[in-house]
Amino acid sequence: MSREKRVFKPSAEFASQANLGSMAAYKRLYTESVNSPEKFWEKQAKELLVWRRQFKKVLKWKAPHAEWFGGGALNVCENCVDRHLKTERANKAALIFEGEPGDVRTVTYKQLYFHTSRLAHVFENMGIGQGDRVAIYMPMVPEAVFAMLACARVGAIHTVVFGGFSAESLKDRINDCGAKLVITADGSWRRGKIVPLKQTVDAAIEKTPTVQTVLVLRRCGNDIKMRDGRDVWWHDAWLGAPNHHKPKAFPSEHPLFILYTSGSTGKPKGVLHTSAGYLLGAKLSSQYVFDLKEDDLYFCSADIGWITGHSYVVYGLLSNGATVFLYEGAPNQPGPDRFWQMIDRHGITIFYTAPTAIRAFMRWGDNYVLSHHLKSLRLLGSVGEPINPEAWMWYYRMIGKKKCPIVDTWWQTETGSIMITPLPGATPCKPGSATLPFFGISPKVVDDKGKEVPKGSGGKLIIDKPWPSMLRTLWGDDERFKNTYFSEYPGVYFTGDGARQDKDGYFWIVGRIDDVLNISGHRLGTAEVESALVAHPKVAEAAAIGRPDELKGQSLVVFVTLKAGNEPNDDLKEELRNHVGKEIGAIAKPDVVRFAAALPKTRSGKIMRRILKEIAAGKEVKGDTTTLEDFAVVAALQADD
Ligand code: 6R9
Repeated sequence: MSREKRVFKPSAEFASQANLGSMAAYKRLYTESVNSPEKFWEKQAKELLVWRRQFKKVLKWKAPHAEWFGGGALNVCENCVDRHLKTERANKAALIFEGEPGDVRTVTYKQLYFHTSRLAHVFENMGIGQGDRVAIYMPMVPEAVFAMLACARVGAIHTVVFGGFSAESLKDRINDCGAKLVITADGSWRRGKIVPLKQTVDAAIEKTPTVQTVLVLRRCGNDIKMRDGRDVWWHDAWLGAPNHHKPKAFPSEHPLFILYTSGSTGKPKGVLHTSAGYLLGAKLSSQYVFDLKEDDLYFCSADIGWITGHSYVVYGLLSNGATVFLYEGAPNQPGPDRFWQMIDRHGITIFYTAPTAIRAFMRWGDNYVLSHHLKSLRLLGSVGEPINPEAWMWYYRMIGKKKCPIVDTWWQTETGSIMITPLPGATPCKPGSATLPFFGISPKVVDDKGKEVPKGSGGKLIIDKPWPSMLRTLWGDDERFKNTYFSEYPGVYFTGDGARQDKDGYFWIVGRIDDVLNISGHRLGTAEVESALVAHPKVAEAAAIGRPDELKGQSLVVFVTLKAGNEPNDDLKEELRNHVGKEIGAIAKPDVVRFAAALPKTRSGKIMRRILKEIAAGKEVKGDTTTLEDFAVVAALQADD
């Protein structure tokens, strides 16, 4: 990547219609935004959000705790739904949905209002209100969006759990936040089969004392058990509810949602986002980064179980009154051209996906793309991991037909909204670089002491000014919040990523420098996988590492030592893979399981993952091995390769 020299300027045609059409305009606004951030954010907040009570103070910053727009009050759902009803958007499509079996549904903004209003009444009748936690374990169907928005409407805090997570993972998340209500569906369509969501919920909530009610959407019609007094059908609850619901106003800093993400220790972290600042970040970035226009049809392939689904399927887009395309199923069902079919069928104009998906499309072959026009597309986006220049070029040529700008957007669950990104009508793109910071965002590449490194040198990526959509804390664990993000450099946000800036100031993200893996764009903590493995009765010790993988970015390799008396064989490898899948979810199933007699450790007993990485990649073990307790362990592992 460091040798990448190509530069792609926005076409004059694109720039002339863009929401921001020149580098000069970008530079002027950016400089203003970081020189006087409070003035900048005050103006944006007043212009972009509907307030019920005007805020008094833009920012109170007592690192690491931020209070944005103090004294203000608003309703996030009103900002995404009700505000559009007084405009020409009332009968505009908010959502266009295509289910995996091919069922298509459109939901207008007015209908979105009825749905969220009725659901808000349903919640209130169940005793769910301000500050209560609601777990959402749903397929990618319009009702998942209704559920999130209805939570915001009544002031409940949602935690969306990706439908691919196991009962065990769901249980942990429900218990960590103490959810009272779980919203799910009988099932979800995936590769022509039904994923039995309700069955997983049943298993999860055997040990969740806080859950009082389970609201169940009928999606697939598969047989499920409904428990009297606890489980309620969505369509039954919905019937009696009134169409109109007056949304209450909540303080700017009222919690909006918790989203669990992997960290470098065992337990997932409950990242907490609040109302006004989060919404402002999501809304402003959507408008500029996706160059939103009234007649766009926007498709982001991320599931709502991830932050990308929160900010760039739901909140950022609906607050802008955009039309969002939702797809339920797999990208290769019934064939590898499903996305291209849908783009042509519906006239999708903006497409946002992940590098791992792009690499899969490349591998499936150009013919699946070339049999479709893709004429409606005007802008492409990438998120989740660094995009390799080959994939960037393929995306540009094959999908964008050399006329669509590509926005490679760097951000995190914790940042809430896009931090480093091209602006499509302004920024010349270099394949593999997320380019330059978004308005109001101040990223720097620093050395271990926190000093900015010279351009061209590698270092750690930090953000040295607070921004409205930043996480506020980790649910129930403010100490961990401080330690994880604000202790490496006191008072300054540490991203966990390594990066480099080139002579033009462009950022090149290298990837995680902590024990977090990025597998197909999904974050996974090595410690999470290891604790799942050692929970298996035959396992003594385990180490999980990432190995570079052409398709997935990284693949998961685990080294396992067994308790005495257990035989290392292929059946046990399969058993351990399935065990991790069951404990965490299918995305965490190791690609490779390797048995070892012992793991390489330092004298203080820390597993030396660096060495395991080299062994897994088939490389010679280099670097300092003097801290190793016993080199024979390494020799044995290499001989075993
Ligand atoms: C939005 C999202 C965050 C981590 C982040 C980084 C990697 C995301 C990237 C990227 C290079 C990009 N990452 N986007 N690396 N270029 N455009 O993905 O959030 O799931 O929390 O992951 O993903 O390593 O630190 P999240």
